Amino acid sequence: MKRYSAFAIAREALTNHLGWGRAWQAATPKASYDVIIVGAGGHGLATAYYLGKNHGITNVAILEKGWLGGGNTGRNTTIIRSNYLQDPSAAIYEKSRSLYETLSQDFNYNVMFSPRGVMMLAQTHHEVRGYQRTAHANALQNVSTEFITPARVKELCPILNIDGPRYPVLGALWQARGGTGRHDAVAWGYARACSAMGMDILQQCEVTGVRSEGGHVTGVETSKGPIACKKMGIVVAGHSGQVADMAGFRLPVEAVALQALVSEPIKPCMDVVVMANTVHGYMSQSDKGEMVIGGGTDGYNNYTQRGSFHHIEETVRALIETFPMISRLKMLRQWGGIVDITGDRSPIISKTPLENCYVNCGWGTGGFKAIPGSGWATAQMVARGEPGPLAEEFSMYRFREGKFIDESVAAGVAH
Ligand code: FAD
Ligand code: PYC
Repeated sequence: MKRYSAFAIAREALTNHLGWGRAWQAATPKASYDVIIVGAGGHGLATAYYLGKNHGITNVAILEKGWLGGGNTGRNTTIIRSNYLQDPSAAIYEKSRSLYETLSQDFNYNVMFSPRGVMMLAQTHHEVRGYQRTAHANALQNVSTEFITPARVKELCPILNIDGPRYPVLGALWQARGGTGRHDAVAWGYARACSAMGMDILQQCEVTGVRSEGGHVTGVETSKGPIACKKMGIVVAGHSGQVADMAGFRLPVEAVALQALVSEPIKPCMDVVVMANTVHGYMSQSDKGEMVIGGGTDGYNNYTQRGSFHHIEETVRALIETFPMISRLKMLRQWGGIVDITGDRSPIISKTPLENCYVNCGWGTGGFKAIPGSGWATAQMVARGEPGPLAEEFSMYRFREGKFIDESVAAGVAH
C-alpha cells in the first residue's frame, strides 16, 4: 500500500501524479473464504479491518450489492458523540469516539475527524431533566459531558436564537470532544486498509441467498455466483430483515427512511454541531461551507432511500425559530437513507440461530459515530465465536428477555 505523506505529494507532483495506484484492489470472488461479511458500509468494513488487525484473520471477503459506502455510511450527517445514558451504550460509543481520535494516523488516511463539540439543546423542562440525568450518568461512565446554561449556549453558537417564543433554549448537553468526520473517507480508509491486508472487497455483488446445513452457514448465493465460507457476518443496516430472512430467522428491526439536506455554501458562521431534538432538527457547517441539516425519521416504514418535499418543509420550519438566518438560505440538495431501528433504539451485535452466523444491525439513525467501536466488537465476536464485553448486552435475544437498553432520548432523531 502506498504511504500518503507530504513527501509523496511532492514526488507525485513532479511525476504527473502517475504513481498513486488504486486505494483498494478490484477483486474477483474466490470459491471460499474464512469469513464473509455482507455489506460494505462502515460497520462491515470496520468489522473486516479489526478481524485482520486484532485477530489476524485476513482470508475475508466483504460483499456489497452497490458501491462501498453507498448506503447510510455515505448518506449521513457525520455527527460523532458518545453522550448516551445506559452503561453498555456509553462503553461502546465512547470506545468508538476514542478510536476516531487516532483513526487517521491508524490508517495513514485522513478521515477529517473534527472534535468541534456537539450540543443537544434542552427546549422543554422535560429535556432539561433528561439531559442533566445523562450528564450525571456520563460522569460515572468516564464520558466527558456537561449540562450548560443558555448563556454558554449563545456564547458557543452566536447564530442561535435562545429566546424563541415556543421553544426557548433552557440549556444544553455539551460534549466538547464530540464532532464530525468525513463519512466517505471513513469508508474509504477502512476499505484501503482491508485491501492492503489482502481482503477482497466485492462490489456489485448482491447476496441473494444463504446456504446452510445442520444449523451452520456453508456459503452464500450472490449475483456473481455461489461463495463458500466458514463464518458469516450480516452487516446490512436497513436491509437486515431481508438478509436474515434468507438465513431463515427474523430480526426485531424496522426499516425507515431518514433524510437530510444541505444549503448553498456560505461563509463560516457556526463551528459546533447543534441538535434540537424536540423540534426534530439539527445543523452543522461542512468544510465546504454548506449548512448540513437533518430532521426526524419518516413516520412510516419504507425502503425509498430518497428525500421528500414534506420533510424539507417540516425540518426547515422547525429549525427557523432557533436559527432565524436559515430562512434566507437556498437549499442545494436532499437525500435519504434506509435506517434500521430497534424498539429500544440500541443496536444488535449478536449471535443468531445459525451457529456460525453473526449479525450487526439496529444502529438506526446513529451508527456513523459507532463505526470503529462496532467493528472492533463485532470482529471480536466473529473471531472468538462469543461476544466480548463491549457487545454482550446487545444480543438480539434481549427483546425476548425484556433486557432493553433504552436510548430513546440519546438517539435524538429516532424517538
Ligand atoms: P450501511 O452504510 O447502510 O451499509 C450497509 C451496506 O449493505 C449497504 O452498502 C448496502 O448496499 C449493503 N447491502 C444491503 N443488502 C445487501 C445484500 N443483499 N448484499 C450485499 N450488500 C447488501 N449516524 C450518526 O452517528 N451520526 C449522524 O449524524 C447520522 N446522520 C444520519 C443521517 C442520515 C440522513 C442517515 C440516513 C443516517 C444517519 N446516521 C447517523 C446513521 C448512520 O448513517 C448509520 O447508522 C450507519 O451509517 C450504518 O452503517 P452500516 O455500515 O451499518 O450501514
Ligand atoms: O446520532 O447524533 C446522531 C445523529 C445526528 C443526526 C442523525 N443522527
